[in-house]
Amino acid sequence: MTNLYDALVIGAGFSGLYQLHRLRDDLGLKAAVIEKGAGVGGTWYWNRYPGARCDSESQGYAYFFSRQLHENWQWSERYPGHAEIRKYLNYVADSLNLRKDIFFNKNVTNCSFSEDNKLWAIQTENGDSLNCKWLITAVGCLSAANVPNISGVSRFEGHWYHTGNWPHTDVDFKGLRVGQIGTGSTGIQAAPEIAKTCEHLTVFQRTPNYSIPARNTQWNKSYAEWVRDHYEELKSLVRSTPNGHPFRISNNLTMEVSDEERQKMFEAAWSYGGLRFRGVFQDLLTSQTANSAAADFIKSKIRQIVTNPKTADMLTNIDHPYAAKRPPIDTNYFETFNKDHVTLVNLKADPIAEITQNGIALESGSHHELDVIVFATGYDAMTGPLLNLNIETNKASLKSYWAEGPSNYLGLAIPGFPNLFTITGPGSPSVLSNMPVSIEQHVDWITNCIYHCIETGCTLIEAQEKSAEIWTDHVRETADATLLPKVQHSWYLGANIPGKPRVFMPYAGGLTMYRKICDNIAEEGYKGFDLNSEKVHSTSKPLNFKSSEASWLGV
Ligand code: N01
Repeated sequence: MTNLYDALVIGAGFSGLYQLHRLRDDLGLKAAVIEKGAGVGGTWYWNRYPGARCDSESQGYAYFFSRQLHENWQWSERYPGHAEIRKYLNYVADSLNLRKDIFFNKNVTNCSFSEDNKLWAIQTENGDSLNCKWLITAVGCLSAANVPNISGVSRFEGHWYHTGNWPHTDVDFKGLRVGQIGTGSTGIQAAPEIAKTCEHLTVFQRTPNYSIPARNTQWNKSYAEWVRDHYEELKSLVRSTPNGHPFRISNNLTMEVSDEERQKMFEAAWSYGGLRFRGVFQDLLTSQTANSAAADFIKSKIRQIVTNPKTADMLTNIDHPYAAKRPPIDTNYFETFNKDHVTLVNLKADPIAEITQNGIALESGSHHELDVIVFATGYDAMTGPLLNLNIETNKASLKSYWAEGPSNYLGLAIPGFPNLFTITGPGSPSVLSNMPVSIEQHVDWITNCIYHCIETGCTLIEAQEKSAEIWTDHVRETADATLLPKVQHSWYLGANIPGKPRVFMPYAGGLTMYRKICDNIAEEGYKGFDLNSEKVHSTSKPLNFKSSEASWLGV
């Protein structure tokens, strides 16, 4: 490895691939990607569990920066499966000749900025050391798997897997008794698939969840052609919706239509399926009354599907507003509990005591014998992947700077850490939006910012402390205007990781508002940043955001 670069990017998923292309091919920089896995894909390189599929619809789950890439690719289903997403990202990497500038199998263990030479030094687990002027993290929001610290796991004599770190060979459940812990978006996708082949499936549920049928289908030829031929239309649609998805949010308010009309609209959205259900009314996440109407509708649907009343009770005893935790979509999740070989265990009533040699013991003393345990237990989201990089300068470490929770400017830059950009960092719309659309916006903004620095002779750019304070307050206020922070046990707040500070992390003001704010800041000479430039010296005051300017919630 040659070790001095203009720019290094960590991670070869959607973000890292596009960032490499922009820096190398548009700015002409000497740039490279460092990737932990053996191939491209990022989060999708690791997520290969049964049923792993994106909840965003395929026609919007792609890059839109290149008409050619768009026209030469065709998805096969309404929602892309994990293998097809990897195929897509390999297609992009090959089309843009990116692979030659990606270092695979290199796990970054430390990133330190030296005040002396104004360079970042990147260390990898296998002893490589690289230096760069600009460092961009493209490590994803949901890439640090959370295996809960349940006593006894090391004693378990069967196999256990975390969904986010799934083996690259098929896992055969035939004839096996499988226990699945977790009923978030992942668990809801995995359970029906595991149940297809295993001898017995026990789902250990701590918090029941809402879910809307995905209604996945194969694309037919005419739809595929329509998508191919409507590049501009799709591009402008995903870039103008507050959540980056390829559909508009209704202007209707839930309680302003008659009861009959409301029921009809929920029914239609349920039949259509997918994340669009959230867009059937504008106020589902800002009005408790509106939300309760949606929640009651979904619970009634679950009761219609699940035949055993006790199981239906367990599945509908939901303690949070609809979509205040990330709302899953499913293929036959609730139907799975009608199968004789599937059991639901309510951990709220009877928590896990320990994992034994051959199963899971509950506090009541009951014991479930298992051959396999699947942890669908989520991630140390948003901050975890960044903190794992051990980012530091001569003066501070990111771990200490974020000890009370993440604070940054626009989710993109952190005071005290110059020339560092975080794609889809905490404080950005990211996980509340359709990721590739958010990622393109971030990568374009970062690329323009680096270009601006090069053009103006700026050698160091750093977010001001005051800007980060204002942005972090704005992120909190925007979330507080919604029902999202009402769920105390959500990963949006970091509540799933013991000891993690409880701070609502994603930006809930919507992607369109966020894009406008970022554009304004750039147009005003990167307001809120300190630029150490030979030609320009800018320490202008940051914008003063008001929550009311960004009150729409896009998820
Ligand atoms: O993780 P989660 P996930 N004992 O944290 C339970 C994205 N995603 O992997 O709710 C028992 O949501 C936990 O219980 P509780 C999407 O953004 C995207 O499912 O904390 N149970 C919960 O049920 C999603 O939100 C797609 O009480 C324990 C589950 O494990 C994010 O990934 C597809 C436990 C964890 O749910 C994460 O989803 C799939 C314990 N000790 C996922 N610890 C796409 O479409 C945790 N749990 C792109």
